[in-house]
Order: sequence, then structure tokens, then C-alpha cells
Amino acid sequence: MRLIQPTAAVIVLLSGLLMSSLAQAHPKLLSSAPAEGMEDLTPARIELHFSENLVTQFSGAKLLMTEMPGMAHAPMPVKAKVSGGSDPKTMFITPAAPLTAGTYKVEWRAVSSDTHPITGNVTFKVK
Ligand SMILES: [Cu+2]
Repeated sequence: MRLIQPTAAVIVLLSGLLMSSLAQAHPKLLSSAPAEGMEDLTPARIELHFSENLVTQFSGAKLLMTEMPGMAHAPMPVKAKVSGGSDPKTMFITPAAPLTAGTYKVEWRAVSSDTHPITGNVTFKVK
């Protein structure tokens, strides 16, 4: 009994440390260009900057148009290529054609070393 108690305490402590290091490994969106809620001239590409290195084969994004000037409509997918940057914390979404005026939403999925997918979105306007 004397030996078991400290061992159990050590195991609890170690699993606590492991959980917190896993939680820190979840990618967070630090910034984007265009930024959330911003209005921009047609961006050549959308950049997402995360807190962790991304596993590119499991990470991705969809680009949707949600509104034309003065008219909301069902989200329409916009053809775009998703790629990683030379910085593995970066994701680029490059539209196949210049974006026309309207509201757009990027729905992203980011996976880093712990393999748990984290999702989020960024909305911006093109004038
Ligand atoms: Cu995780």
C-alpha cells in the first residue's frame, strides 16, 4: 500500500501533463487575410495562419459564397485550390477565378500532430 499510493499519484500527474500537452497541440486560427469580418478588394488568395504545424493530407478548406450585393442566398461553393505554404502553419485557398463582389465564407479543417480535426470559419466581403 505504501508503494502504490505514490505511484498512483505519479500516474495522475503524468496523465494530466499528457492531456495538457495534447490540448496545446490543437491548431488555433491565429489570423487570416482577409481577416474575419473585413471588406477587401478581390484577394488573389486567402491565407490562414495557425498556431500549430498542419498535417496537410487531413487539413483543408471549402470556400463558399453566401451573399451577393444586396441578396443573401444559399451558400454556393466556389472553385478554389487549397495548399500549404512553406510555413507548415499556413494554409492558402486560391480561387480558380477572381472573386466577384459579395460575402464569402471559408470553412476550414485543421489537423496537427495529435490528429484531432479542429474546424472553424472566416467570413469576409469582397467589394
Ligand atoms: Cu486533440
